[in-house]
Amino acid sequence: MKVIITIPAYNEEKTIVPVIEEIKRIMSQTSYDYKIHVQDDGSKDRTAELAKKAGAIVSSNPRNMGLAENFQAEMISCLKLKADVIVHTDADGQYLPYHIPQLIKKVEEGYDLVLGSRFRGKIRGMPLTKRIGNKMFSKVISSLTKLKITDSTTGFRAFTKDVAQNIEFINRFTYTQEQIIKAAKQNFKVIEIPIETRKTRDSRLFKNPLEYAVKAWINILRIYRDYDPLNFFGIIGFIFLLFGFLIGLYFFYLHVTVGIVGHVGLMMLMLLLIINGIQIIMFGFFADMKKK
Ligand SMILES: Nc1nc2c(ncn2[C@@H]2O[C@H](COP(=O)(O)OP(=O)(O)O)[C@@H](O)[C@H]2O)c(=O)[nH]1
Ligand SMILES: [Mg+2]
Repeated sequence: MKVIITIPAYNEEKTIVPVIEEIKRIMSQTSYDYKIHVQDDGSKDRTAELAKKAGAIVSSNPRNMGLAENFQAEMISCLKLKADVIVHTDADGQYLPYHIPQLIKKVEEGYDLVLGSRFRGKIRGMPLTKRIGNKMFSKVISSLTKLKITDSTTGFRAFTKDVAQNIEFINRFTYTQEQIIKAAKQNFKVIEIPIETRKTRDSRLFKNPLEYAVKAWINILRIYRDYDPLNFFGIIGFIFLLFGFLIGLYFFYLHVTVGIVGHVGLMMLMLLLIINGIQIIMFGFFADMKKK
């Protein structure tokens, strides 16, 4: 069984070497056949050179592609290296490598995707906004997958080559939630284990909380649309119908009291809301038919 430990890195010359050394120290105490791989995402500093010197296999993207696309490049690289098990961790040293053998062990026990959850273990230094956003994500994802997920955005995970091979990504912003949802939907066995983390430099991925929140919510809505279209369109259509119905009630009230005179605009609005509402619900049914 071949283990590839892969690390995405963008301008990480300060931390990449200690991270690699620390992983080597832990892994050398095990009997796993492993290699460390760094996917350099167009770094402009010495990340690639230093990682190579520290003993990692380095693949470099021609330009900075961002986390999600970089992750796909990582999967291709790992599969080329004939990985049976892939362990993914970050270049900033946030995740403690002593958990790596624990993650791998779960894969050996038959799980396909093992997540290191920062919320089940000790968490240090995650800002409140991010923590709240993360909790909300986890709720949505738990309800979509029917699994108990506490940390859906963790970058610390181990999975089989089948998971790497069979999951395609549409999100260009992050891979983290999509991998969990698609794995669960494809009947891969997913589990979380608690992990301890270390406080590191500030996140570079999510510098701007507002941008993060907006992108995260668009992400959630797209996930809902794709995996639960009947609910997604159903709720929107229902809101249209509800307003149409309320206006209808008002007309009924007029009819039994003073009688309906004029109100052409309002009447049209009512019809529009009701017809559109029904149409949107129909979209839900069509989308449900084509559901992935
Ligand atoms: N591929 C890629 N990876 C990045 C980029 N920015 C950060 N990373 C990597 O993603 C991982 C997590 O980054 P970090 O800034 O610690 O974000 P955090 O997960 O929010 O703490 C690290 O390994 C970074 O090197 C980027 O633009 N592209
Ligand atoms: Mg970090």
